[in-house]
Amino acid sequence: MYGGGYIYDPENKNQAPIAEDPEKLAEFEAKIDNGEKIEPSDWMPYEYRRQLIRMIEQHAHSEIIGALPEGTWITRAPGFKRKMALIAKVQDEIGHGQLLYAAAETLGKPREQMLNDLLSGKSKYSNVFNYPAKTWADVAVIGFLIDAGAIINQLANSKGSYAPYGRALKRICAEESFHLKQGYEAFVYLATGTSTQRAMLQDAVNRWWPPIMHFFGPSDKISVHTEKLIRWQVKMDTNDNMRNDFLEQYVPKIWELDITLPDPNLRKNPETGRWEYTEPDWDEFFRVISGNGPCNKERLDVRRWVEESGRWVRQALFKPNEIYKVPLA
Ligand code: BYC
Repeated sequence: MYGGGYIYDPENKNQAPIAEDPEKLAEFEAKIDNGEKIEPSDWMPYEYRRQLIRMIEQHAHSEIIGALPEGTWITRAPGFKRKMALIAKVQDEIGHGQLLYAAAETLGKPREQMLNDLLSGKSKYSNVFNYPAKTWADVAVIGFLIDAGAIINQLANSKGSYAPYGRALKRICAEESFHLKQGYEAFVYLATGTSTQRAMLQDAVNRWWPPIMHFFGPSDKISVHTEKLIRWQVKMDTNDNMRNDFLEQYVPKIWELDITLPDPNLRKNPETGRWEYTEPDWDEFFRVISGNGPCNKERLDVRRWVEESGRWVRQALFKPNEIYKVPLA
């Protein structure tokens, strides 16, 4: 039983919206309009809880799955210093996952269920981690540009209405800013290196650009959740505005290194002050986030192996009836 006296049923995604008590709803919305924060024990509408679980859970999954493409480069990182930095970064990402799962748990969904939903494909994770990291330059691009995109989103949303998510995001952003610095340093190193290093970086940028444009979510015209989430201050800006902020801050940094971007229409409109670009391929985006990207299967197979091979640890820590069952492939 949770705030408002409703039985929370996270399994039932299609449950008809509950008719909320209009007085309580108005009080809740006034609180949000006043900039007050919502704590787990406060009353909240069912839909607010459901949306937060969806978003925080997806974010947590993105962190632990996001550790995989870079993780494969730990053994091959060029030099001891880069290897140490990458180990620390990958470890941080897993830590971010822990913080976020804990924040989602405050809303009533058990972590075991979240992990089972990830493995069964029921719950999504960020599109970008369904692409392979083919060369060392991919690690530089992820560390620089994907972490930069993540910071834009997370800094904004850390001021959002749900206090446990905001607190987790503040801690995550502090660490992400180190990741961004190491990614940028690796990026600049390759961009100012030999012609082979520059070509490797250019190839990585060309391959990652479309997924990075997708990263901020579908265009505002087709985004389903934005309006409601902005009203409740869960999302603090729209997908297109976040994408625009990213372009504003990072395209000049890429261009000043004489690295090109694979979009002939990319430019800042001097009259509107906004960036223009070729509309990303949203069919490709929806294909990838629905489990049909180049690495979806590989990513979930690794997670499944991790869950299976760590079962003995959980058995040692918990009572037998507390062990959760991970669905096998
Ligand atoms: N990937 O109505 P919309 C990291 C889905 S990890 C996959 O606009 P919303 C890092 C969306 O869920 C940081 N799916 O959605 C880690 C919805 O589907 P459902 C990752 C996406 O929620 C390791 C549908 O599309 N950051 O930085 O209003 C190493 C319609 O979209 C994506 C976060 O998770 C996507 N990119 O807005 C390095 C931030 N975009 O659920 C780095 C938290 C959309 O209805 N999340 N979808 O089936 C958010 O801020 C928001 O969820 C989004 C999307 C802005 C991403």
